Amino acid sequence: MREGQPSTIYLRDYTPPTYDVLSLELSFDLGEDYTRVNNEAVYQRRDPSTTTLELMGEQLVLISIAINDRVLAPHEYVVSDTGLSLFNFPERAKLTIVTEIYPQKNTSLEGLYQSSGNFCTQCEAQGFRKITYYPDRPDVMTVFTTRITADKVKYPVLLSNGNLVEQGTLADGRHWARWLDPFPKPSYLFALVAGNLLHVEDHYTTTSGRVVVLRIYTEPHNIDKCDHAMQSLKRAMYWDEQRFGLEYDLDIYMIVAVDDFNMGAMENKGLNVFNSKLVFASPETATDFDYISIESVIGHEYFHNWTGNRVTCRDWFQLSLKEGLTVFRDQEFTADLHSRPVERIESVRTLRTSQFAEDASPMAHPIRPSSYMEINNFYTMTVYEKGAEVVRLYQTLLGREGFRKGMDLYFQRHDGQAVTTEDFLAAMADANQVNLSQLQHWYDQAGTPEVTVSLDYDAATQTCTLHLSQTCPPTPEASTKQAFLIPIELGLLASDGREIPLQLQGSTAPAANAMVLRLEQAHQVFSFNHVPEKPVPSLLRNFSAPVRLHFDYTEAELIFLMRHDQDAFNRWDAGQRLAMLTFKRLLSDLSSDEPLGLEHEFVSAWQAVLTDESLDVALRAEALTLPSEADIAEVNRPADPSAIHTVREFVHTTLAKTLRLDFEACYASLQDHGTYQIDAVSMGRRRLRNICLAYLGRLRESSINSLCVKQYADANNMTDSLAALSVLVDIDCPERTKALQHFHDRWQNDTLVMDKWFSLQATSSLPNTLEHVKQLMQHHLFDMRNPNKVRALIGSFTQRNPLHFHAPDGSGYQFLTECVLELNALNPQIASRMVRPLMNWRHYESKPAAFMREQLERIKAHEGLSPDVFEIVSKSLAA
Ligand code: B3K
Ligand code: ZN
Repeated sequence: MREGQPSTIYLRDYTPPTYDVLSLELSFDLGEDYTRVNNEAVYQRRDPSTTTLELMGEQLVLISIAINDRVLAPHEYVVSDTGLSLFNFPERAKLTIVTEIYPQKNTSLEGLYQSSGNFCTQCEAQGFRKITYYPDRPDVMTVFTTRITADKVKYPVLLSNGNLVEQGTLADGRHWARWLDPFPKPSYLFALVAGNLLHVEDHYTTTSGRVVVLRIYTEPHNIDKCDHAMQSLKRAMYWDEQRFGLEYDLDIYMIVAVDDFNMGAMENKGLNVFNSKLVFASPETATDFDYISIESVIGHEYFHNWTGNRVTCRDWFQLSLKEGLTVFRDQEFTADLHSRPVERIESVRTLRTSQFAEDASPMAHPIRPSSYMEINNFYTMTVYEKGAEVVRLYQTLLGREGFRKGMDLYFQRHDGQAVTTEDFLAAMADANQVNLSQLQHWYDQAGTPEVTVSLDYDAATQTCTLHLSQTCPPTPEASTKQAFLIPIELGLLASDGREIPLQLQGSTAPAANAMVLRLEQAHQVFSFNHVPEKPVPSLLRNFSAPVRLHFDYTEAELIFLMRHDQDAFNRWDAGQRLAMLTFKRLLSDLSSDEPLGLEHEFVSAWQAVLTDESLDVALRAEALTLPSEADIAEVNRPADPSAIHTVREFVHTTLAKTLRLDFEACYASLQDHGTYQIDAVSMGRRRLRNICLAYLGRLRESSINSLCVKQYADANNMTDSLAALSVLVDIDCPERTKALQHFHDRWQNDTLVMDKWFSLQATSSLPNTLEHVKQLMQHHLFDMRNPNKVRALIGSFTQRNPLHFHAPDGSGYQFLTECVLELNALNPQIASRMVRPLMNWRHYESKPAAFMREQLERIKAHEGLSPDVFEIVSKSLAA
């Protein structure tokens, strides 16, 4: 760990590399005490003004250095904690560097490390420098050759990027393999795996007729759970050919599943490494959510082969160039394969809950940040999810065809290059011969824009006028903002629910029922002719831009939109707005000691959704899901977490009591028999049925507890058993204890399923949950070094249990601090993820805010704090 304050890196300081790497031969001798890395690279000067070659390297033991086979004396180079400088380096020369590293001791899970006794790597963003000295930056690309030598019995499988070109056995019980990746790549896409692994194999024939071998490698006991991942991969390959004309380019595509992984997965060229959580699935062990996540992440990593690998980033400030675009692609993949509106609702829910909060936090940053201390801290909801929304803006403005033209030009121009977000914008604009320069502000300005709309209607002239204005709150990088280009998709609804044809004043376009307005200035007015009555506007349909939209809807108008809007997203959103209005009112009643009550209209709107069997089941399930406590907190600042919990429980319980018969009937009608299916309808039915069960659970009646027990016992799939258990986990009853014990005993040998067991208990609303979480940390299956366990137990408590995390005595915050400090020494990336719930302390009432701040101060004062955690806490505390 570096001591002292980490420095800030600025985009404006970017300079191109001074040397190119013409070729690279890596050779690994994997051992039990140490691993020896031999790195032989040919460097060619690119910048005539320098003769210094700077290589990055961290935590390496240097054994020898030679230029053109001449071993250097120590005075010929300078080694520091962060790298190696060579002066008077020739214009072109072979540089051979031998280093030693200690993968078995590497708990940061970055660089080369071991998981369950197998070797694997994680290099993005800057892990390669923990393997060898190298220009570890994405704009240095070369062809990699990798030779791996290891014990044949312990590590029978030896993998790296590209194609296997040679292998052999050595006399001492060791063996070796040599891999060659013909596609030049940056070091962050390098991967090596060595272990005792089995694989499943399949094939895919590309449109142009090439046969690709597909393999998924796992530890032997999980080999039977790879089928869904394999099918997902084939679907992704087909989809990318159909939708974007993109084919795979190597002869083999390998995925390796490992249990210890800092995030979801990694797109290393030809050799993806995955968190096992995103590979293994069987109906008994994985939920519907897991099935969909696996498919989407398998797709995401596969799609990176073009958006990320073939065309990569010039520097890490451009991260959203590959991540925003690839998330957009995986969202479209899911939407095309399953339900488009459900996909949209789920993505927007995540964006609003997590990204909007980040954009309102001291860590707010543009999707293309202009500075960072630790790049690993910028793999954020903003770069990924908001980045995807910004890519979606192009498609909304240009249409699908125009967007495809832009993508084609982007690949035509930049295949094999390391480029910037400006290059992407230029390709989109040039391919469509339009000026999109105003979109640049989305890359450079942080904060969630607020769009306020009001409507005037003039009956005499049958004119409807919309007044739109935009503002954006100040964020750390800028206090005043330039106007964004915001596409607003809309429709106007007549009182019978039908769409009024839109005839925009000053436009010659034929009237259409829906259109996209371009809000480009701070204030703009749009008038529509031939509007026969005062309409109800349906605004920001399909969530056409990542903004907060304000319109002064009455409750009656929202109920009308819930029923009539042709846009499925806005039907759902109207319900969410209605719920938010209700929560706001209840919070104010609670604070003035008024009795809480729900309006009849609200209840019947919910009832209408619940009982209308003509509606799509999955959309009914979405509509019946109340905004989370975190969502309510974000729009009711300064937030009082316990009041928010009270009102949300009140609404949940009142709906359960009032609509009990409907919930029971709906629950009964959705019982599925037969084998488990993961099509949209089956998943929607389970979802809706389990939502009914969750509402019924609020009744706190023993008959409902028995119903949960019955569902738990009868279920032939994890979705249903977990749903039943998650209702019981909030109820203090003997059935709860018994079911949790049963689950434990049944699944104790399945580490991924046990994550669910830890997570469930951490989210319980029962008293003493924190004490229980602390006890669970002593459970023999819990391990602070395993990120999945940390996320399941500690992460679930701090991020999904606001009631207890925000306990009035500050105990939740204190607990988090202790965990963060322990993790800081083991795995800084995970520590820095875990500390984030404290970041928005200013959004809470003064008492919790003071407690949270105190803990941030305590962490900041800790000796040996990693740059990762330091960046988050220091920015959180800055004025
Ligand atoms: N590109 C990786 C993330 C790497 C994170 C490094 N801290 C996974 C993905 O987005 O596909
Ligand atoms: Zn990605």
